[in-house]
Amino acid sequence: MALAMPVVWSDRHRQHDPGGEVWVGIRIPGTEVPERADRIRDALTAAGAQFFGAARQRDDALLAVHDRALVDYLSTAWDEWEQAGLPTEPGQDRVVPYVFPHPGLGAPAAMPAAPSARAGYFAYDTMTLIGPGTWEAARAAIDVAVTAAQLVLAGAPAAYACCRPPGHHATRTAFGGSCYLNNTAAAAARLRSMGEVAIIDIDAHHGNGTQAIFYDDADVRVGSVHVDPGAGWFPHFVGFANETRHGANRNIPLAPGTGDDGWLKAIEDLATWARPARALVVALGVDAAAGDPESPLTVSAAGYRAAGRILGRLRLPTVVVQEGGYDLEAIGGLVLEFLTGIEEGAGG
Ligand code: SP5
Ligand code: ZN
Repeated sequence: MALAMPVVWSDRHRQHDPGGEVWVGIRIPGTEVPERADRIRDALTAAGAQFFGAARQRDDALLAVHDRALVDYLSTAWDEWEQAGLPTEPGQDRVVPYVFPHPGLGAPAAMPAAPSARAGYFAYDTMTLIGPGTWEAARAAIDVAVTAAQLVLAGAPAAYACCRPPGHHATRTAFGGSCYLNNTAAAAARLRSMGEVAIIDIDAHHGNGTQAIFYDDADVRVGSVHVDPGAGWFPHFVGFANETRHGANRNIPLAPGTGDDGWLKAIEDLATWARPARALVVALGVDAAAGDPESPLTVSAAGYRAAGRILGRLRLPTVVVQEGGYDLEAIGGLVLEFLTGIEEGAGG
């Protein structure tokens, strides 16, 4: 049977080609590439899914979850980098930060004047590069996620936002982890008129940006299952089980190597915990799959199907927002398994 839920899409994702990432000071090929979204689109097209173009959203869709200073910076970062001549001298063709307002500086950080330093005011890592089309693509990804939320507000039982770049590592004030604007958070903010919203993040990495955005917000509960940052994995500094904010935040870190059994048990726990909510946003990373180059979890395609069934059984109005997943041969099939599972769980 064809996938029933609407799939929201924008071609503008292609304008973002990060051109690699700077890791331990070295520019290496990145895995968050334009082909990712196209691979997912192809798998869903083959499954008979219906695609809808994203509707342009007003700036309030972003400003619900991000400070204006971050939005203003991202929208002009490439232009100011280029105007400063940095692509020719020293020859850096992407915005790459080099110095950061570390708390150890011991005084409140001022906004730096130099474009090279301004990058580090807003970025928290060196891996999340900005090029000429990054802003347009990140802005379009918000349009995709919020359009999916609008479809659910209008009565669709579920909708899938096929967006990139991903978003769950972007906080209210800072970007990183291949993420610029938090698409999942923007979708959740749009659903608030339905009542309490639950976000369940099943990307292999902790959704630190989403957690931070809603940390003081009693109406949005945020749960995440991910590889244990304490075992050496991104985002390293946060994502631990003791970050609970009196029960409205729930982190379930898993040991590297964890497969279907441990991962699905965690998702069952998150689903039970989410039940009082009136709407659900799933941050769908398919990088927990065995074989993904960015994570040591070993979930199977059947595991993604089962995860969809567990969350579909909640029968909450549901927006699924694409996050990570980097094994180009596998990601389309994994997304299809999960979305099919959602429909099976909701229908059965
Ligand atoms: C959205 C999402 O899944 N973001 C994941 C970002 C994790 N990136 C961490 C990269 C850590 C360094 N990788 C270097 C690989 C060298 N083989
Ligand atoms: Zn991830």
